[in-house]
Amino acid sequence: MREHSVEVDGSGLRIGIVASRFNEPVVARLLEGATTRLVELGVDDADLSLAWVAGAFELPLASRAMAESGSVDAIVCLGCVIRGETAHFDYVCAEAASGISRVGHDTGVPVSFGVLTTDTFEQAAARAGGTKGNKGADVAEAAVEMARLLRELVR
Ligand code: INI
Repeated sequence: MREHSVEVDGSGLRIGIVASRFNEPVVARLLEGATTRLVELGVDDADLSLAWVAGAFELPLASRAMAESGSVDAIVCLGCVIRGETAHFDYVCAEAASGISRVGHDTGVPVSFGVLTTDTFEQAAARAGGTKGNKGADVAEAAVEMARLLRELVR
């Protein structure tokens, strides 16, 4: 059996990051985790590009534009949606998740999902460099692995 395993090596990869300003203190920590991990994995700082959008709802459209531009090998989407008293949370989460997934499927550019969806600010902070790690770092690594794997699979 031929197994397609790849090294999670970011050298030479161009990575786009789309980050949403809503709940900015949390997203800033996700961004820090993501960029630190990308550089640790060998991505050159000059090969990173960052675009900010208003909220998680806007992540799919901006990441699609980035993917279609042909300028990146993978995209990391970062955001934070915290449940309020209305159904708004559900709509924003659903659109962000399915929209981001669709961009990857439609364009062939891997797009990782780094949107925290939590009940409280504390739960989000714990996952943005707190007691539960940093989701930004995790999804950055997933983006590098997917970029490498797709290159390997289409060879
Ligand atoms: N956007 C978020 O990223 N997180 C949230 O918690 C949030 N809440 O709670 O409303 C949120 N709303 C804004 C939304 O993403 C859009 O920016 C807005 O609806 C404009 O299209």
